[in-house]
Amino acid sequence: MKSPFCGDTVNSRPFTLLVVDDSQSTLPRLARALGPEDFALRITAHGPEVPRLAREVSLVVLCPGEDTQASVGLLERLIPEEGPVGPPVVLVAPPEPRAFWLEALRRGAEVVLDPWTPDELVARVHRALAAQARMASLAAQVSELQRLSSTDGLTGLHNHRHFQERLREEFRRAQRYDDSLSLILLDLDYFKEINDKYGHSAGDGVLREVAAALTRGVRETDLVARYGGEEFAVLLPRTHLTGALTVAERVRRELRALRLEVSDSLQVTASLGVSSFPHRTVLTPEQLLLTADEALYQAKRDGRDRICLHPQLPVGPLGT
Ligand code: GH3
Ligand code: MG
Repeated sequence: MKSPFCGDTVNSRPFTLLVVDDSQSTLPRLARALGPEDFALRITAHGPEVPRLAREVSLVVLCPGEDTQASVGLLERLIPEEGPVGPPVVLVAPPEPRAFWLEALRRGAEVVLDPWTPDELVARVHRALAAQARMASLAAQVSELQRLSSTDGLTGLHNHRHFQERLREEFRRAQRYDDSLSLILLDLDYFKEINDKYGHSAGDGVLREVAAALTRGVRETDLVARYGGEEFAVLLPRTHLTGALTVAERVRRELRALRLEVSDSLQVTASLGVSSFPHRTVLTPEQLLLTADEALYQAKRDGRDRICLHPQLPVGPLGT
């Protein structure tokens, strides 16, 4: 039977509870028990739309319908064993059949058995909401920790650890889909002199400005990371060597043209090493890194402010 209140929202109170109940006799009791607690109640009968409605509320109060099998199906959808976690469920059920409410308990629902009292129901609802709030707060903390553990504190770029993970992931993807992947390693030239002349915190500022310029200079799908002190890595998925060279040259020019806060007359330059997959000597992510590193050191040896690509083919000096 369809409830005459189906889909009704009583008002906009802080927690909205979806009450799923086919029986007109228990509904007024539930409403009387929960109403004074300042919950907004949405009331609906059993039906295929319940899981969708559940996604819009803080908690579901579920009273099993006459069709036990359908109720078990609904429970499975509301509290799946795997996948995204929905709102908590408080089951208000008769003691028989036991299998139903035992299954709900096993899946993590709060269970209130007939005959129930309003204070017990309210306590169960509060308990479920508190547990949900703790879970949400923990999930937020975990996600913030994940962000912090993959971010470089000074520049806000991805850090070395995150870069290493993504390098391996992107390499696997490129291998599997027969795609290209390029890497630019970039090291600032004579950076020690900037620290010595303007101080370490001015040096930090320059690193931040360089990081911002790098981020501006590449696509959103590329990954910019701080590889070490004044060394940066740019990973370019689905990019051939020629494309990577174009990016490297643009980045090199942009860094050169950067007007730094610390001094208008200060110019920062960088040496860049470029390597690409596929290549006969690049069969692993480590080899991509190693060959880009070799190219970078070749650029340093050749005089800095230039790009070298693997296998040691200097394309610079690339002038002004
Ligand atoms: P090269 O052209 O050969 O790369 O010379 P360089 O001076 O850039 O390289 P070197 O390896 O001699 O020095 C790197 C400098 O980078 C020294 C170090 O203090 C500085 N550096 C590394 N990390 C940071 C940082 O987080 N902040 C600041 N301000 N400086 C840093
Ligand atoms: Mg350097």
